[in-house]
Amino acid sequence: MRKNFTSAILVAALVFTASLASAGTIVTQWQYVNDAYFDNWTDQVGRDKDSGSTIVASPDFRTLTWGAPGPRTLNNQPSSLVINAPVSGADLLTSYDMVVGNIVDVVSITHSNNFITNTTYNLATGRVLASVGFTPDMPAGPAQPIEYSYLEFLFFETPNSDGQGNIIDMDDIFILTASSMTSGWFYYDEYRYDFQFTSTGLGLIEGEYDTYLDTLFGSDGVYYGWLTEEGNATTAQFKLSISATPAPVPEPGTMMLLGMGLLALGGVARMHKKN
Ligand SMILES: [Ca+2]
Ligand SMILES: [Ca+2]
Ligand SMILES: [Ca+2]
Repeated sequence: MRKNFTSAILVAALVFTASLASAGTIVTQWQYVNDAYFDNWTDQVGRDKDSGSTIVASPDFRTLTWGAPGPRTLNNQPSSLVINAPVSGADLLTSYDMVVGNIVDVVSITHSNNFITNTTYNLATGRVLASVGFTPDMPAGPAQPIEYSYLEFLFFETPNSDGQGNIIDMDDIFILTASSMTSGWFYYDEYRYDFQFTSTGLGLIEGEYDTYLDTLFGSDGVYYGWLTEEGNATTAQFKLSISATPAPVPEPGTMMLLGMGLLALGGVARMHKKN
């Protein structure tokens, strides 16, 4: 008769991990500030603001003025481009889940398009530096970092006669060449917020104006921009909206050592009996 004893000691460390995924509080309403000014511009011979451009800027760089009044000029005024800024408010509502937010009017740009002569150099290009800042309003919170972007354009003071004394009054043309101010996003309290700028007045340039530009550039292009009527003020209105999606910023996994157990399973004895 023989006895075999087997004993075992098991040590178990019980480690619990928990991700502290507390759902953030959604911001349903925002304060916002949208600002913009002319960062630079050139006249028809390429002179910019630092090299003697004939374009006149206001001290706040939100108005550019150019052109010599001619016989048909209304009120003897030159042409101008005015940025209506800054625009702020506290009424921007977030879209999320099935909740539909709103769209608020922000910065606008007005072209007072006059019949001017070509005896001076006119505006040829412009660059706008725009910014937008958000501050949580409901519930209140700290201001978020301001986002900056550029908008660049070409401008064409188009002919207003056919060269034989007949009035044709072509609209003048702005073409956007670069714009990063259409959208952006940021994280706040475990939500991702996407904001978007749209506008009225800007769109694809088609028909005779597309043909005019193709002829000017000597190639068939597609242009996105703005047409403005002679003898009138035309405003492009920018609009802002914001939406939210739950998007927790990844946090370091939180390890919680809840307990370490020493389980001694001792004295497990088995007795074998051999025949
Ligand atoms: Ca004009
Ligand atoms: Ca014109
Ligand atoms: Ca074309």
